[in-house]
Amino acid sequence: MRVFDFNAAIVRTPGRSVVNGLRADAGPAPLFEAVVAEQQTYVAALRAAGVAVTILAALEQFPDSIFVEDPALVFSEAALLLRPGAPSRMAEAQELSATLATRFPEVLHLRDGFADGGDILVTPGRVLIGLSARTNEAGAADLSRLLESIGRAVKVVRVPRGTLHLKSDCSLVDEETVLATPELAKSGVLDALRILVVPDEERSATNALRVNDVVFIKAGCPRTREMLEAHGLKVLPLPVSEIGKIDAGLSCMSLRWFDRLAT
Ligand code: CIR
Repeated sequence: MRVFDFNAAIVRTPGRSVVNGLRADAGPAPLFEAVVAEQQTYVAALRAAGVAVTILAALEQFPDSIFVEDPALVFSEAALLLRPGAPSRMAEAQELSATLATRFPEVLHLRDGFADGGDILVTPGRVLIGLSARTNEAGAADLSRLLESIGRAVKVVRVPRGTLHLKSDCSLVDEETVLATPELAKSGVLDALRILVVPDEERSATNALRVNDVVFIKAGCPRTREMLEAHGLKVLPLPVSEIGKIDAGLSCMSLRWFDRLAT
């Protein structure tokens, strides 16, 4: 099975508080209704790609809780509850706990430091953990231990300064290839993989999401689309300009895995 073969996903409905989600720059806040619309389009795309989507209830007290990728990491064999590095997001992991317990054979818990799911890139050979403002050395070390306990090889890398998450700067598009920003491509972090570098003016397209046989990319990025299609990939552009206002992209809106019991 390929690391992007998924038949199950979890998403969370945005609360009205999503307009107060964390953002690095002082740009305009997103509109609640527009975030809802973007998420609905995303869920429809997941379903069309063959994924059964569970939609969790909104959590008004956690503005960023729509981004379920950050407080957990999931594989067919186990779910890992993480410790998000932003204080306002830390308790989001606990909010996922009961849901994960009913869906995974085992739920493991990060105990030390901090780690966000957005800093974790699962590749066929190993799992890359990015050190960032949200994932620290202690979190990466504890996460490495948990991943190794379920048979995953790990490589800890450094995320370029100023980048929110490792996956803000790269995404796996096929078993040997990543899409990456020019900085990450140059850094040597992705050395075992073929790299497709996004054009500078489309750098926000870097957070793409491969789901089964299709790659979701940010709408309005024609050069990235062309590059991926020339590489033989089926591409589906999706609107993410509203969630982009709170520093989010396509991977962060879901937890995805292959549920072996569902087949
Ligand atoms: C945050 O700063 O935590 C949210 N506003 C955005 C999280 C995006 N997560 C992701 O890309 N994995």
